[in-house]
Amino acid sequence: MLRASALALVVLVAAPASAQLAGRVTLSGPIPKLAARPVNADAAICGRTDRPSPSLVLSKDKGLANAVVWLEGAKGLAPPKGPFRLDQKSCLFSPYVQVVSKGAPVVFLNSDAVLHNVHAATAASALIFNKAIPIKGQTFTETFSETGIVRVKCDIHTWMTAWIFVSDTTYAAVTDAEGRYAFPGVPPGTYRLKAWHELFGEKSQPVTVPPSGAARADVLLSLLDG
Ligand SMILES: [Cu+2]
Repeated sequence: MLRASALALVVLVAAPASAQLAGRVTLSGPIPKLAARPVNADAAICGRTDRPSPSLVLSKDKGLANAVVWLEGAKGLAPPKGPFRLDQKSCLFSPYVQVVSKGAPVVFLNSDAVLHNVHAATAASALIFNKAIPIKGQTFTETFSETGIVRVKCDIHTWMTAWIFVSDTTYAAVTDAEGRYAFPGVPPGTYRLKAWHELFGEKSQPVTVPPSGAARADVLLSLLDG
């Protein structure tokens, strides 16, 4: 018995202290009204119906989907190695917002029988790359060497947009349909929790993570933040 207890103690000591940090991003204040995006090219493949704006996805209680949440400067678990993937399918980018790791391969794919391109730029509109991808099933691979927001669009089909957040930490995520995020395995400490959304800009708040258990941090975004 004594031996088993000693072994359990060793295992407990060996595991690094960490806790889960989780919460929700919600919209406060007025809900912006966004116009649909006209489909004005390649109607035979892309259809003739206007596409609803992808920029605002809210749950019934104003949970904000497609926000990026990250813990600035957090060490601990290594970021995922990828490969990550951005598809162009049915004349839309999928996924609309994603987190990729700095320096990791990102595979761009055309699943449509129509010419698309991928035009990637920084939030300040500096060109990162612009590549045509004309053939159905064609791919190319890129890596991103700077952290931060990347704006992606197809110049041929102006309604097609997407966002990539390049992260150097594993503690970065896109909020789900209810606005939720969760980071397991965060080392204890005080950090800045940052949240970004294409309509509401970036917000930062301090958060303290205990050595074990769970911490919660909710974020309110509004038009005033953008
Ligand atoms: Cu396109």
